[in-house]
Amino acid sequence: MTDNHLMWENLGMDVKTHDILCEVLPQAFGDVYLTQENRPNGMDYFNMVVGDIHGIRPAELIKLQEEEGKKVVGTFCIHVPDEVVFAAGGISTGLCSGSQFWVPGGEKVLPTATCPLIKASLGAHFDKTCPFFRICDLFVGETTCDGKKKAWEILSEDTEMYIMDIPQMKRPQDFKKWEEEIRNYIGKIEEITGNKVTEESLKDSIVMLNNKRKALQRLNNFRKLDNIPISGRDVLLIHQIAFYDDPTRFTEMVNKLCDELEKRKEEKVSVFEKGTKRILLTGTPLSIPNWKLHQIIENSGGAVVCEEMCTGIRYCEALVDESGENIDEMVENLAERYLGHINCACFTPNKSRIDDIIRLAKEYKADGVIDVNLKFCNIYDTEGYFVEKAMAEEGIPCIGIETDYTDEDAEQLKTRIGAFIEMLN
Ligand code: BJ8
Repeated sequence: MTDNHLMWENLGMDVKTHDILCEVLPQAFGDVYLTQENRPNGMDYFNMVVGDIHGIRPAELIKLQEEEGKKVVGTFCIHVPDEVVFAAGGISTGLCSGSQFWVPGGEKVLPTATCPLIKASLGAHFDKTCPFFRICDLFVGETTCDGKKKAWEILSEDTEMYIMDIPQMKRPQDFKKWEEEIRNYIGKIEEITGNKVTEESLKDSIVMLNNKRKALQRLNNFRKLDNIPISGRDVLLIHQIAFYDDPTRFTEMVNKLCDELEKRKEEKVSVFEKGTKRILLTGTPLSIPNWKLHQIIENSGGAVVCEEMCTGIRYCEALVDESGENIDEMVENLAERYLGHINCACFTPNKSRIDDIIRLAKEYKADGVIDVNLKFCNIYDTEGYFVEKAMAEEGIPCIGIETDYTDEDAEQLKTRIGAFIEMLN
């Protein structure tokens, strides 16, 4: 790993505290990932990216800012259309929110009864222990859940924030409103970058990001096989990296890995033993470096075959219609994809999510479903009622679990998940 200390100092980070994170992450990654047998060689690239996640990509972003005058826009939700930023010559990136390391910092400014994802985001920002938060020229929030809405007000005390007001229903007038929000967002991004979003640049970015989604979906399709050539935790890692990496390079590396998996498919190679139980996860996102559940499931005789989550299928399954000829049509197509095809629990009603879970459980031949809720996420917790009811009606075994970023519940989860998988036998 290169020494990034000078870069972190120049970013005004609390380097001493950040060093503690740098010490524990490689150990955690090694325990979860490097202990696996028969991993595809194509995982080497993703190992490298995560091994220096606060070094390689931040250095690239700073270089692009300094040498090409590019602007970096940080986002927190998959409802925010990345296409707009790339079409204006900027770079869109996800922001760190998956580690307990940042939670106490978040609790300094937020109520304890706030979900860990929000607390970690604000902790990473205010404690100055994440380079991505230091690099961004603009943060873009959204009005999805109450916790986030209030958190943006606190975050905006010392940084510029732009908020997209997402409708909470999916009626025709809601699509019109979301189109208007996307148009306003284009205006804001043009102002920040100093570049116009043109028909050509928007079309190009739609195609570029669709290619990224297609590569991820190609990867997910291997998990439908009886012989699964890649572990669930490896696919989760790739989904997590998707939020940070350069999209074109990322697509290339995912497709390269898929070429290797194609050979494994022909040779009927599986990384799991015969009879391993196939698990579909649904619920709140698992941001990097939250690998806890995958590790527990896959060390307890299960294989995670699909994530009906924003760090999973919800991120990549639906494409933007590429047939738009002018900005208006393209905005309409973006609105259709980013409102119509993301079934977050912030919507009412949200039956499409339940239909998705049933469909995906069948497509990925899941033996059981685990409904995951991050502590204090009220909307997903409440929607768990419909998830469990629908699974019972479909005859698909299902358990609901609530967790956070600490390891305090690890033993209890191992017992519960172990018993669930045992029951599937
Ligand atoms: S589209 S899931 S990324 S909002 S877990 S912060 S909902 S209290 S992250 Fe999300 Fe967009 Fe929806 Fe996906 Fe609130 Fe719940 Fe926390 Fe959440």
